This record gives sequence, structure tokens and C-alpha cells, in this order.
Amino acid sequence: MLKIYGTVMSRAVRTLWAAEELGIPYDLIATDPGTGSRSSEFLKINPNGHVPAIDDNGLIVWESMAINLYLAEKYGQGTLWPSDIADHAHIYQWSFWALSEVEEPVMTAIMNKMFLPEEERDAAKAQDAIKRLEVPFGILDRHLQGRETILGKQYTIADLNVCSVVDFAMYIPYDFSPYPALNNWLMAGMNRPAHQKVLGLLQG
Ligand SMILES: N[C@@H](CCC(=O)N[C@@H](CS)C(=O)NCC(=O)O)C(=O)O
Repeated sequence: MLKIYGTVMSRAVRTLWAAEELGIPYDLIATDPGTGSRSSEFLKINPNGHVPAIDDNGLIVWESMAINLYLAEKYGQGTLWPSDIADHAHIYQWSFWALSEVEEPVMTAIMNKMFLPEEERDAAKAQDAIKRLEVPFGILDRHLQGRETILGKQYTIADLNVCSVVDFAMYIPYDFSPYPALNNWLMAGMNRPAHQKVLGLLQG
């Protein structure tokens, strides 16, 4: 069975959402919240000591986007993973874009708003990060105008991957009202039954 290492309060939520969406049975192997796992046993799985990581019948993969692209291609043919190679190009494009253009400012804002100990938080850094989100969020909003999904077709792993980076901004909290197309797409992603099921794990 697929093993997913991580916790719901980490980037492993992306992998859990993908597994639920794809209907793959899995075991969630809990690691220390906030610290990943530095145990010598876990470092053999992911030498970075970061989550998520997976063990799919002996195949180890780490890095959340790589994991999700692999799971979608293996288990989601015709659903989260379309057949057209041009669609694959855009799936990679938007997934890598989310990590390189959106994740850092979102994480900087969240860390300085809520996760760091209060005495270490820097309000100016949080404000600067929130300001920097205007560029990528504007790009995504314009792309989604007149489209319900990133590819403009069925819901794919591109939507799930990008949504799972953008939705962290809701913890800042972030005012998405200047981006109505992005906001509608984000809410649709949040309300997908597979996503709701994973968020339900947060409640225990
Ligand atoms: N680029 C990696 C980042 C993974 C990452 O930093 N995960 C955090 C949890 S959200 C972690 O394991 N932190 C613990 C640590 O760095 O020790 C990915 O997307 O998988």
C-alpha cells in the first residue's frame, strides 16, 4: 500500500488530497509536526528530512509536486492526468510556477503572521510578502477569467497543485476579493469532497 509520510498540518496535505482525489488507499505515517523527521530511519526515505515523501510499493519519491505529478500520471489517466502531451506541458508549467512564484511569499507571510514565536515575527516582512503576491495572483486571476480550471478542461493535477499552494494564503488571512476568478476557482478547489475529507483530518 502507498505510504505517505507527513502530517495534515504540512505540505503533505497536497499528497493526501491527491491520493483522496485519485481513490488510492494509503497509510499516513505521521512525522513530528513542524520538524519533519530527522530520525536516521526517515532520512533514508528523504535525506532532506522534509515531508511529504512517499513509498509506493518500494518506489520512494520526495518533493510534493514531483509526488503529485507521479501519482496523477500513474493513477489518474483520463481524470487528473489528461492524455495530451501539450496539457502535460501546462501541468508542469503551472505546478513549478506555483512553487517558484507563489510559495515563498505565502510562506514568508504565514510564518511572520502566525507560525514564528511572537518575538521573532516581523510585520514588515509579512506586509512585503503580501504585497509581492499581487503579481502572481494577478497572473492567475487573469488566466482563470472565462475558465473554470487551469487547463480550461477537466479538473487536473495542475489545479490541485496550484490550489494547494495558493490556499495556504487563507491562513494569513489574505483578501482575495481583488481576484474574483482566482477566488471562485480557489473556493471550488476547497470544496471538492476529496479536499474536504483531508481537511477533516485536521479536526482529528
Ligand atoms: N519543497 C519541499 C518542501 C518540503 C518542506 O519544507 N516540508 C516542511 C513541512 S511543510 C518540512 O518538512 N519541514 C520540516 C523541516 O524542514 O525539518 C516540498 O514541496 O515537498
